[in-house]
Amino acid sequence: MHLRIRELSRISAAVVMHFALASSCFAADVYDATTDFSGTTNTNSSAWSYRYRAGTTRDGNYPLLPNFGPAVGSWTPTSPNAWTLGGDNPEVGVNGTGSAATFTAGPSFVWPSGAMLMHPGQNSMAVVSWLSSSAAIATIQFSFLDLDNNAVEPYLSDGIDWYVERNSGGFTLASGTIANGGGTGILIISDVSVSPGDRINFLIAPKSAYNYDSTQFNATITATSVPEPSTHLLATLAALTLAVMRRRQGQTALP
Ligand SMILES: [Ca+2]
Ligand SMILES: [Ca+2]
Repeated sequence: MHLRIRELSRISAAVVMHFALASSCFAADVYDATTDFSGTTNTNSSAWSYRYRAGTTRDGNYPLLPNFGPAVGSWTPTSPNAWTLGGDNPEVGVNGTGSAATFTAGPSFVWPSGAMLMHPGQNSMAVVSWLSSSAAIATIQFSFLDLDNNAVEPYLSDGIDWYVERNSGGFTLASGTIANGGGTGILIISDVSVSPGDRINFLIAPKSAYNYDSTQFNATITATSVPEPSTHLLATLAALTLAVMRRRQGQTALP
């Protein structure tokens, strides 16, 4: 009886260790496009990057926006900064000035303090891209909101098209259209499997014209890591080996 109790306790310890190893592989990380925004770093290895695409082909080839400086147009009291294409649209930025900014280069609208804004080009898309660093199951919460409901002719005010995809349009997770002044509300996509190097891309396209297309965007991605099959197998084998070794040691040590 004494032997069995010691055996059981040792095997139990090994099982607990196994589950501890396994659970350590399931940590969740939360990424927020707005609060994580960077005005200094925009690279292919950045967790978030700010990109564009000439035309509306969603093939996953979205170059980085190369310039960070004053947002397109004039603003009061202070111009927020944004990533742009040579100082022009498309652009992506967060108003970090500490106060709401009012557009003054045409019919006015407000860019709220702390908000992320995307604007497409006349014939190009603005892209915010998240890069997965591990194998994970992702929950994606996001929203698009047209901040500029002006409709002053002769310019079209036809709203935008939006897309959420994994890597390219070949794996579209969600898409829709927003009429001028409209918004999606908060939407959630659950159980999205991602591998290291996969991207979740958020895109807006201008429809027929890019006038009055300033769009507030926010996204939160909760990525719960999952062990690679080989990692999980190694952890299981290590736990079982440990259990067998301790069982043998226990039998040898006891009468
Ligand atoms: Ca438009
Ligand atoms: Ca609009």
